[in-house]
Amino acid sequence: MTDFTTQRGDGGETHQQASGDADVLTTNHGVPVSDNQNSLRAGARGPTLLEDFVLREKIFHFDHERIPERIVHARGSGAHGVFEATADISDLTRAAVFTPGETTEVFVRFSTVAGGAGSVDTPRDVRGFAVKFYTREGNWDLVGNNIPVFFIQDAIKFPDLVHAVKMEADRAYPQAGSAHDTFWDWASLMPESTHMLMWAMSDRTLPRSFRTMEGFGVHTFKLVNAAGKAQFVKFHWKPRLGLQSTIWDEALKLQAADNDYQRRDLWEAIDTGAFPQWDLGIQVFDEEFARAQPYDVQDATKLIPEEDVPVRIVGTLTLNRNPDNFFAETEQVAFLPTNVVPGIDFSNDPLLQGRLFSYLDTQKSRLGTTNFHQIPINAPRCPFANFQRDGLMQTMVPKGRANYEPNSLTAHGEDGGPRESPTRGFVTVNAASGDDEQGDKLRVRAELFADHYSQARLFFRSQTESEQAHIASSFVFELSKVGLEQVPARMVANLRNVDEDLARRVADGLAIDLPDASPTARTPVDMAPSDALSIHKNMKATLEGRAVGILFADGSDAAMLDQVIANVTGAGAKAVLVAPKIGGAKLSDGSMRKAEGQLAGTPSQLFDAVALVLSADGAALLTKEAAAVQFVMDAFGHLKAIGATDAAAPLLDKAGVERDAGITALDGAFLEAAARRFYDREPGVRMLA
Ligand code: HDD
Repeated sequence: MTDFTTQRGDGGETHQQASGDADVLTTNHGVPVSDNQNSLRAGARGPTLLEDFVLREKIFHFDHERIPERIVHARGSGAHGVFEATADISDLTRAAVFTPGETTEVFVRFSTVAGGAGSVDTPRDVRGFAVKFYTREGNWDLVGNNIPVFFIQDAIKFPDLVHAVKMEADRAYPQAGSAHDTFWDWASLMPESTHMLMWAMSDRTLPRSFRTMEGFGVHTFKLVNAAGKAQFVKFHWKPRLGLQSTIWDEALKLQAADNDYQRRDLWEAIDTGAFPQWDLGIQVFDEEFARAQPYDVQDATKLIPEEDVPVRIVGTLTLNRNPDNFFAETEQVAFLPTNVVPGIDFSNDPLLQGRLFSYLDTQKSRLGTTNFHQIPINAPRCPFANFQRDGLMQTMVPKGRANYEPNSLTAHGEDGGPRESPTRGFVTVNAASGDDEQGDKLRVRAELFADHYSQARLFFRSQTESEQAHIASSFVFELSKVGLEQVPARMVANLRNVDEDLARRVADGLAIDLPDASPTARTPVDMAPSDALSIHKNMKATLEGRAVGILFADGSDAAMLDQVIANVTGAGAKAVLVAPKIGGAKLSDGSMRKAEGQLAGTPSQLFDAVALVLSADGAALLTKEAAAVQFVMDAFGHLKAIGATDAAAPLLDKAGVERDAGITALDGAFLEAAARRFYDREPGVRMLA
């Protein structure tokens, strides 16, 4: 039976009811339906009758099923979970959510940014990482991304950024990708976007899974303690599985193999009890620190190196329940950066300030009513009450006469309703605790905002050689898709201010002359490289949370197949059996073993490592099957471990596999190799910039 009732937060239940008797199909108004197959007709071959209210209501409702998709972050996947506070930071914040041991219900939505709701999961794109904490003092929404900086410094540029990156205005393509004229035209004219572009062109925008990416609150916020003292803070989510990304060729092929790769990964992980987890970390600093830095902490295009302010872990997020209904929850969830709770406050970051204005508007446009907070996924779990009344789709039924304040009805024995509370209520922190809030009215930015390159350089120089090659190659790929002649050179001119080597490699890759460096508003400074910015330096050699594709065919050794499955699952990975036919193959002992994926539709990009459990006959047969050769070739090209029986050698050879540390027998060495990627193989298999 569908349960339409929901907690209202005030201890009561909503009056939304499952319509009629749950065993019998009814109309929305509760009238039992006798026939859901045939509309009402005047004669078996006659016209349909206008009075058929069952048909009319059903089609009417269907016609209105869609709501506007989000202008950005339209494609997303959500999950329920819990946040547990693990550290006592009462000296920093009075927020109830940080009471040690306190558990708070959360809903998280991950998303891509540029594509529409029906686009693919694996374009090169930033990922949204939005968390709604239903705290006992109201909802706190930490609406962040998987990258700690942003493209722009001021919200006034957001519509331009989004218009430029989304499908082009006249032709409506490309969907979900930045490799096109308008994006790079805009970006090359916006030097402040350079730092974010470095991240966007790195493997950060190709996460292997939502479970293996970091999240960031991006802006500087404030923590405020019970005495009203404020400190600055940056929020970080650190995945327990470590960082892991795909590489570009793999991401491209994933789009073909499984549009829903990341959505499926999240769903299946939760469904099978492998609950994704992140630690919440904070970087806390004061005004004195802020003033001593070569960047402005209110500038969202800048980060604070973890080496300068270590990330302190204060809690754990566990996603442990899939949504019951995608639309009701994941689509209707409304995140608002304005949702803060006592103990957490904003900084004057001009990007954040603009966001504070924007999100409320968009929810009204998307969800159609100012009462969107009453939708179950958005409603606080704590009691809430005020004198805001009525409006479209009002579902609450406030009782009593008092719908205004102040009132003295209480004094007359009536319920006068809720009252403000100077002690429990949210108090905006006194500006004197930090930001400079006096001055003339000017359309200006603070001085250090003019440094657009120092941190782009910091990012590039903090990467491994292989990561740098990926960044250079991504710039080449993206700019090679740009038809506007003036744009690539303009972009490379900006890159010369980041790193000469990078600029030269991109110019070489595009076969264009190296342009002069673009003028800088402020001379970049060299900052000490930060290991925290590299994915490769923050990977975990583990099979946990990973998937191993096991290719078998007629004649495969039954005992070995079982052994490989046991080893792989024992190490925490998912084992997926792939065979030429979905019905399976006949093993060495004469038994039939079913496959979970048919070879032609289950390419190796779906896995983190592959095992070839093949007999000599099986291998000989598969050397003549393009899908099998491609399976192996791509696993090799995507720098994955390949474990193989000796008999599988002809297939490895046909696929051009050169033996290296990632090519192993199906023993313990395979388990070790499968927990890693072999980036040092790459120069031998691919020309990188
Ligand atoms: Fe935004 C959605 C993250 C800048 C205006 N944003 C949205 C979502 C995320 C972010 C994760 C999806 C939330 C969900 O899953 O429903 N946005 C960011 C980050 C930013 C940022 C990390 C910079 C640090 N955004 C930003 C600016 C503006 C917006 C500067 C406007 C001035 N963002 C929106 C929006 C969206 C949105 C149009 C679309 C749907 C929604 O809000 O609910 O209002």
